Amino acid sequence: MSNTPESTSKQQHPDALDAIIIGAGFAGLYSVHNLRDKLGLRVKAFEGGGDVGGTWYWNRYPGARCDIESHHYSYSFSEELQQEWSWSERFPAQPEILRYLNHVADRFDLRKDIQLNTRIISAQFDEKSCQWVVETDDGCTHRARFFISGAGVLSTPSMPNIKGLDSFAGETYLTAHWPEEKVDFSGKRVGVIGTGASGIQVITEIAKEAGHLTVFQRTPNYAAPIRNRPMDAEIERQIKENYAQIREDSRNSFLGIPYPGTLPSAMEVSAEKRRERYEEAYAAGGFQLFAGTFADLITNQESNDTAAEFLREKIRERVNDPVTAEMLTPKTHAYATKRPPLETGYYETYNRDNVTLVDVLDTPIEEVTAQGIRVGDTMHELDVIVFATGFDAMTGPLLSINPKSEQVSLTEHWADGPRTHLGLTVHGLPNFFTITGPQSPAVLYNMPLAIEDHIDWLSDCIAYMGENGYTRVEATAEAEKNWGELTAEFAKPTLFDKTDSWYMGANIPGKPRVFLVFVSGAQEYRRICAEEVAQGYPGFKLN
Ligand code: NA7
Repeated sequence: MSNTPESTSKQQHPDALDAIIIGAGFAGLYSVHNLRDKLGLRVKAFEGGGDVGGTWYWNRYPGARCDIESHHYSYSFSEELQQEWSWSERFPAQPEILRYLNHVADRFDLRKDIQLNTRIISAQFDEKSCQWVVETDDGCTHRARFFISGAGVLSTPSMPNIKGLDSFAGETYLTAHWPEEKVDFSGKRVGVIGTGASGIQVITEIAKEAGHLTVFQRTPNYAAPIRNRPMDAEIERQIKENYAQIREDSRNSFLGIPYPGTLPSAMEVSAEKRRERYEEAYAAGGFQLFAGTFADLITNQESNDTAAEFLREKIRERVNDPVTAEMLTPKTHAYATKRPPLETGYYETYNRDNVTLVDVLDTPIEEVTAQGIRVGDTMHELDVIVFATGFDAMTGPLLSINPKSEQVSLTEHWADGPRTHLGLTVHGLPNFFTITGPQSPAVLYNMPLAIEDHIDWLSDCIAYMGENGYTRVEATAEAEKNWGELTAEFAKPTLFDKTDSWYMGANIPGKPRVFLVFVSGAQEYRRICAEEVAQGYPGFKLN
């Protein structure tokens, strides 16, 4: 998207709006519905993509699939929607999630309040009118009392700074901005950079089609089987009969997925019992190994080592060539301190004759040339390069807009890392809400439920303002300071800060290295948010 050219005269948009919303993914769509149809506000969402879907519009690379079960990774706000929609697989693939979000947009008549192909490029709070003044890249200016970000947490892709990138003569693709038309890999020499969740999914699929696939791996990951399968009719019936209870259980579980049987500590059971639990979880699939075995895997190094060693053994069992197996075995970071990816046949991909793994940790990529990628003295000749190199997570999408008021600009306010109250609001930026913002559970909480919780909370806050004659809400400096201390205190006993990951902002050069997530689980977070409301919003100045 281009910025507004200097020569374009700014048009004041005529619509009278109460709320401007960034994006039309899971967060933007439910915001339009809730604010418009429940609160009766005049709203407009601006979406940079050519259609609704957010993450699931952009990340349409081969193999893209959600690693949370489909009935969990869906909206809970409408019982009719839950009952009428049928998921075809246990874990939904990207095209099915995109169909679902399109269905939601149509079913709740949301499209008329969404402007596609339009990106918000700046936002300034005007104290006098108590309104946000928002510029879009079509040259228009819009005003509204409330400004709500559904910009997403993994929506600003990160491209590595590699010498000669522009000189490559072949095709290049980014998993996070994949084209709509099918990309033909047949017979081609393809290189993939990146072995995170996206890389692992795309590598497995491209290997089946490419003439030769070369994977450039910097850090090996602890991937475990997803165990996808078609949705069973009887299971679907049981889910639909028990949705209310399932949602209740989800919202009271750490990750927002109610896996039963989690034990307190891996060190409190015998080695045999531990092995049994890991084997069961590995066989069951999904996030069960991470979230359904032992509660102390992310706080106790010794416990974590047992899960890590279990997964290392599995990798060695599954990869035929011992040298390749060693390269694929993570040794430098604790399990789950980088987001653990899920896979279907990923490790077996390296048993294929047409796949080569190249380590670029000890010898990094030297340069890209017209012919391919040079690592040390070796030139890997390629027809296609796929970048699966991650995102400027959580803060990136908000900082690229840089909302401002007379007192605060977000880039300055967050120069040393995000500062928020509840991961939802920012001191100095009144009437601005960040759905699944940094310092909220966000990426460590089943995203559709995390999104609904935030939108329900901010809707209640706006309704409360209306009932009590307030027009302006702003987090206090003290509440913001306390929240920062609390999130840091919760993160302290965990192993996350020992690893350079996007959770820590460490994948982006120059980004402050701080833990970006509220880590005490959905249940505790929801309790704190409810308390804020019950006590009459003590962390906010309302006037
Ligand atoms: P991730 O998990 O951030 O993975 C990015 C990958 O790209 C990771 O393996 C990086 O290695 C690698 N990378 C990044 N820059 C380079 C360079 N310069 N050279 C080699 N390798 C590089 O992003 P994903 O899109 O896979 O997943 C993001 C989230 O989306 C995921 O966690 C789910 O929540 C959904 P590194 O590990 O930094 O050494």
